[in-house]
Amino acid sequence: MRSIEYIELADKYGAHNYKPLDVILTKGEGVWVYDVDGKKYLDCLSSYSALNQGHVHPKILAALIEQAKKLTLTSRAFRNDQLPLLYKELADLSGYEMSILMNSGSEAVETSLKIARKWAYCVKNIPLDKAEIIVADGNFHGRTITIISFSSERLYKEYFGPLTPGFISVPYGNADAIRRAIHKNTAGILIEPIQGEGGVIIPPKGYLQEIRKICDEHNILFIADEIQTGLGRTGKLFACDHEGVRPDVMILGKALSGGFYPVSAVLSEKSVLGLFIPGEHGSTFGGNPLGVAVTRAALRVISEENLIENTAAQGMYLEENLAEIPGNYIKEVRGKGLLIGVEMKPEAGEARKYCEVLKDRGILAKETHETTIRFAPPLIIDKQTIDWALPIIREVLSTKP
Ligand code: IF1
Repeated sequence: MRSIEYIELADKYGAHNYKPLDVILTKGEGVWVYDVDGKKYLDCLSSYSALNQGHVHPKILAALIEQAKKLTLTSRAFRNDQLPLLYKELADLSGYEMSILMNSGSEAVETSLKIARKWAYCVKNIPLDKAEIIVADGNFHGRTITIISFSSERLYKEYFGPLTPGFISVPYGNADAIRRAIHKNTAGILIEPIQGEGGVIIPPKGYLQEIRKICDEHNILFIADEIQTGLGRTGKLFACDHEGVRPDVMILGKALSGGFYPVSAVLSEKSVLGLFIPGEHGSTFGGNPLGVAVTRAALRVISEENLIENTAAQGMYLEENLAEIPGNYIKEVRGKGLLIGVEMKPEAGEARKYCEVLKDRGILAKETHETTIRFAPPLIIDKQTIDWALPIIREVLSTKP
């Protein structure tokens, strides 16, 4: 089939909840992807940081195949020989006593909200159904009705009411705004250490430390959504590590399973996650042996291939070079590790148009909020590949499409 035929089928039979670039991918390998016409592209999105380990990593693939031949799903009515090992490996990796395995990132965020509310009622003695959670303007935590209830993006919530109460949104990056929003029924603060979809918004230095202090002072749970920023993406294991801050609840997803299988997790101490009683929460696939085996391999790859160190080095190199692009269309380059956003000036026109030209030149990137182009390649990228991409990016971002 030709590209246009794939597009026509999708347009005719699929819901139009996305406006993808018209590139039909059929193969992925490392940092490269290939379309149905055999054209090769550098993936600078990594499926929104779900592919930190690169496309079709052989070690994760091998783990998937080996487990798939043995046992894929048991339900949680029974135990399996993979999950206990992952629990221990996550505890050793993160230092948190406990974890609960879910599937999508949204599910993990919902799980963290549920346990934060239960902690509020059972530990902090907040009156039942009165718990409130502070979130940040410009947040992105997923697409369920509760999560979009506290989104500041009209597009995500306008036609999906009635919305879930119990959330208050404050300006991102402003610790005083958090202090002003706290009251006796505040249970927790849910925050992205860096706002990905918000446009790679990096908060002022010390913001996370301030949140830690506020939570300690007011006995509030610090809930960090590291679904996009975690597992090496910013050049540390967790983005919170840049400020030496340890949230009470850590939410992971995406690269947790190396892009092979939806797996997410909530990590915390026993004083929080230990509050779940049998039957209170769960899911059909959460903690299944196939997803767990894939996750164990995906985590091994991050440490065995020193992806965190590589991210710090390559991220600095890429960001420095992007920041030096001449011409008057770039407003700002923001980044941490290999999570980089290039914000275009209003007069440059829509960021989408630059993404379309980049695609024609063999680089796949995605705009966010009309003005910012995100560059987030897999963490396995090397300097040679960055040197191949830079002249193309430099030329495209200096020329109005
Ligand atoms: C889409 C955005 C990114 C996330 C953070 C939770 C979730 C996500 C920080 C939910 C998911 C994905 C969702 C996907 C596109 C992408 C995205 F553009 F939507 F906003 F990355 F920025 N917390 N982000 O980034 O995890 O349930 O999707 O597994 O919905 O279009 P999920």
